[in-house]
Amino acid sequence: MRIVSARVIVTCPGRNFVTLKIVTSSGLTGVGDATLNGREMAVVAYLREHVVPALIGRDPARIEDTWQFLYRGAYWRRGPVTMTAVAAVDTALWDIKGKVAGLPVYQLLGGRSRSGVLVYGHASGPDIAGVLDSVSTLVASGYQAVRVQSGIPGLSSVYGVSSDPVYEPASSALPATSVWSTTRYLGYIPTVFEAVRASFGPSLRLLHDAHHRLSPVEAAQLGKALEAYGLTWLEDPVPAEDQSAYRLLRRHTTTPLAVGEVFNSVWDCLGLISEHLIDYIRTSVVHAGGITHLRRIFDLAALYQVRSGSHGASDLSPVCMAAALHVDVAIPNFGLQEYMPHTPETDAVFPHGYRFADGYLHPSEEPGLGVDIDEELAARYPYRPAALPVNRLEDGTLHDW
Ligand code: KDG
Ligand code: MG
Repeated sequence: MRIVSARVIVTCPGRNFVTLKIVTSSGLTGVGDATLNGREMAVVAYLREHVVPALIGRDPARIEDTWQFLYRGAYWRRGPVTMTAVAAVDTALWDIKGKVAGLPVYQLLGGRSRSGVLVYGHASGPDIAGVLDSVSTLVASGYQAVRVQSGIPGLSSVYGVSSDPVYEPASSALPATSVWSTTRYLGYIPTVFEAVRASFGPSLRLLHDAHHRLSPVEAAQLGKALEAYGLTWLEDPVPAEDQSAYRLLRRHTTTPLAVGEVFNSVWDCLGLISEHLIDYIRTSVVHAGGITHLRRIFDLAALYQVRSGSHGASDLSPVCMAAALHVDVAIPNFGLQEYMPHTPETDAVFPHGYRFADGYLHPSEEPGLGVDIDEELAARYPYRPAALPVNRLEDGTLHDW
């Protein structure tokens, strides 16, 4: 069997998604997510210009060799654009391998280690009352783990906070601006968690995403202040590339730490994992080189008792979610999977067999990944440029968001 063609499909059923579809000489096809939020067309060009021509004629069964060919062979390694493109090819090849074997992909990864994949949903509101309502809605739908984000008095908008459950921050063609104050944030967030714990009791798992906005000592203060509320994790407390900050953080707080949604390779994760500086590694199939490389990162993490906590925001397509679930259900050191349901329009473009029940997601039992793209429907939603927002301090200084 040979690869005879590969199509890069861009569609915008409410938000932009990029999908690679690989077609083989036997007629079997495989799909991979190639979406890089706000930078979609850079990956499209990388795939169309540099990757697809080199795939034609290759044996689709040689997943590892193809990965090495695209990663090492390019000389210019790592980075979000490259690794998203490599991920799309790798994911599509695992899909094809599953179809050839007549098995769901998790069986090729060693089979089930658990009966389902525990997920966390997103609760947010403009203030404590709104947050409590949002947590109640998730708990009533069966969620056992909830990420809690809140608006901050005095700030008109905060990234990650919306009353609409289908939250889409990349909405305008050019970046919108939010205004940020760490002082206001640090003063309010502990009171939000105090209220959530008081209302929902000790067994609901709670998480919080600081979205890279804090300095090391501010993050240490927040970690300490949240210890009383028993978080499952505090995510991205400082900019992810400032890795030595985690040594300082660890000295001051026992709140578990989760990092990795902007990491692209095992090299980004190596120090944090091997020095026991984090508790959960949040790399994803689509941004960390596909199933092959994500598995490598999680195997490294397992040696140091670090568990997975994969990124699963709605800007990762159902193709990525389908692939993530096969990995999650198979690895020994699974922690938690992020889950933001997609819109009905997106679900229709990407028919899939995974399902949510009682706080868990379950991978499809179909051969391969159990997800596809309806190309005719996808063509009805043309690409619309959409940028992520920027964050500025009250005096106008550009800040991390
Ligand atoms: O595209 C960026 C989003 O996926 C990211 O900001 C969402 O932080 C996020 C999360 O944890 O889901
Ligand atoms: Mg995050």
